[in-house]
Amino acid sequence: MQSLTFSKVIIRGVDIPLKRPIVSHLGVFETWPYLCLDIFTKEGIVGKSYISPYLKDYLPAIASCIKVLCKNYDGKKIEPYNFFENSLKSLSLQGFKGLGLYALAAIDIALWDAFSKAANKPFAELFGGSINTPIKSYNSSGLWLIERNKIAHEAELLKKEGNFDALKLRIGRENFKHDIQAYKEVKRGAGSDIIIMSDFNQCFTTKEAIKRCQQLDDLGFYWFEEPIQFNLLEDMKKICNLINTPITIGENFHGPKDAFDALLNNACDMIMPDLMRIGGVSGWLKMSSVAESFNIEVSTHLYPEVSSHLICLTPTAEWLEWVDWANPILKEPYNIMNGKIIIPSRPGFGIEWNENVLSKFKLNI
Ligand code: SMN
Ligand code: MG
Repeated sequence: MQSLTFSKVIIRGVDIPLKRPIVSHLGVFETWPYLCLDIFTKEGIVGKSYISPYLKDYLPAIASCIKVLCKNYDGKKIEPYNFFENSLKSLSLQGFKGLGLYALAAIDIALWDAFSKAANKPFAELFGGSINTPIKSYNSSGLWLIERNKIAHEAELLKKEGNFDALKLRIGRENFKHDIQAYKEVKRGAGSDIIIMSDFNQCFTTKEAIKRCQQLDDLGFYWFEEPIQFNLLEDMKKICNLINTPITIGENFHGPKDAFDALLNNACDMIMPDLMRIGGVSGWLKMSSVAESFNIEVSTHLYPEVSSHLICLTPTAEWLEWVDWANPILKEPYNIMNGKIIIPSRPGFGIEWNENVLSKFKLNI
């Protein structure tokens, strides 16, 4: 396999309109921001990655962190494992979480992309996995806190986008009856067999969450996601013990140690780490061993392209969260067939930019 030498990183910011605006307990978003990385090597191979750190005003700060971390790589042979370990150590003075970790994740994904391109293999195959692993995927691209009379139609459309078996509904509405009505509307639109995940986005106090989860417990939701602030591990454990529906958390784990702490404290029944916040590919692989040792199911959060490769290498993998939000920035977006994501047979993560879209929605960072 050809060895690669780090040459430079180009970072671009974009803000892409969402087909269905996000209306959630986390806020309302009409657009979704991305940092797109190209890591150039002296040998000509370019590693690519994107992260979407929610708040576009922070993109310049994260881009600065990326530039600082990349200073250490100048002219060095690319060794993704070593780069990750060394960069993580270098972050200790300013913290292992937050913006520095997001920056490291973006670099790490692009380095593994370049590394697998040098081997001319899709990333999952580089690690001895198969891109043909069947990966059940749920459509999470909609069903925000929208008006009740729009839910059934949107559920029908979301199901049809990839013949999905499962959809995620955002709940924690005004009162429990509204949540029940919303659930029934999803069934009416997408059919009675549809599996429905649910997400509270941390909207409740512990007392409120226990009450609401008890009121909804027998309805048939596949999971309750983040009923309370995710890091209140003792309270989360209390909720798990009182409620039959599985409780899941994970999108707010900052690094594999947060996953370990949650599992050690029995704070959830399953987890769904986020590729960026867990620390990119390297952070994910560490987390997946932790999850295996606790025999706990792992689903993904956003980033369906890279996450699908990682699911192939995660022993206790469960669901992939499908969102199509990054499709406009990609030349050849991934597809869903019969509720399963199709991993393209392309080297690395198979990501090429749609340059017209990157120019049109460019942010000055
Ligand atoms: C979510 C993701 C991205 C933005 C808002 C809400 C949500 C999820 O928590 O799990 O999909
Ligand atoms: Mg969530």
